[in-house]
Amino acid sequence: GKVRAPTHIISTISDDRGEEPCYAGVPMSSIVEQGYGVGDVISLLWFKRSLPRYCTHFIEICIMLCADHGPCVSGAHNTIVTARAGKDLVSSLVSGLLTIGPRFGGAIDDAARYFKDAYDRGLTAYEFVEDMKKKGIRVPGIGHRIKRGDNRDKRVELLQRFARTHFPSVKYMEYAVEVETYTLSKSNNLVLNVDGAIGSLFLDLLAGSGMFTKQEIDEIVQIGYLNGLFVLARSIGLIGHTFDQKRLKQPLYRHPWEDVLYTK
Ligand code: Q5B
Repeated sequence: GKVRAPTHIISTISDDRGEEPCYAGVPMSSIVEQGYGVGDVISLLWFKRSLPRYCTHFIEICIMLCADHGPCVSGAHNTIVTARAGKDLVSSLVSGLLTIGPRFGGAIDDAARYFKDAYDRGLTAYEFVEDMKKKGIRVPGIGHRIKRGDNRDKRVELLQRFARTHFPSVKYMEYAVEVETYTLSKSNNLVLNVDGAIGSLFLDLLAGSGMFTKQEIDEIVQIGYLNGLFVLARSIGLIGHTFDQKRLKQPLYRHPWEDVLYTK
């Protein structure tokens, strides 16, 4: 009989061998003709399934809200400096992307992991936060450089409002809000930030949509899909900052001496 040579790659999300490319089995023509959006494409390529409209709409809102946050954040700053050094689009983009991590934009997966673990174990907000403090771990998804208890992040409010209206359950988000209430009682900068809002709300999407088994949810949280939302979204802004600098013909950036503390 026929013996199949062993393959070097296994792929399960897309296929370009036929007449038209397919994403998770859905042909490109259906994607276009049925009016799918970016949220649907992300559902197919990341989660390998079509998700209900409120879920894909939520994904699209996350992408739109995280696309940019001005020129002063770590990612945009790096991209601007790189573009001004005369580097190309990809170099400028990746230099910004490389700043995404546990402090900046890349706390979504850890927020989901820690909020899920604490909620599922029945910890009160007080027990969770104090436990994290004892371990010397900052609560991912909590804290912001410029947002405060009396100057909340509008993006968080918009995400919460959407979820309260459209999600069947927002238990993880409500838990994150309880955590925020406690951390705000300690310090005014310890607000629920955009990473924490997306992390907790994505847990609600996964658990409440009925589209994922418990095992699949655990795998998604363990692998860490959710920082991908910030990476994808912020790429839009970082590309914009690159074009902006090129359009403005900005010269090589050099940081002013006056803004450095030279000390021994
Ligand atoms: N403290 C975000 O810190 C930041 C604490 C905490 C317990 C916490 C910090 C943090 C967790 C990671 C996280 C996502 C580094 C942030 C984002 C996207 C963005 C960005 C933008 C965009 C800010 C002062 C005192 C210290 C700390 C304590 C701080 N955070 N305690 N749990 N989570 N958060 N990152 O202001 O006693 O004085 O030593 O790591 O969720 O990245 O717009 O900028 O769209 O681009 O530098 O929104 O919160 O405060 O480091 O001076 O700390 O608060 O232990 O206590 P800061 P620090 P003490 S959203």
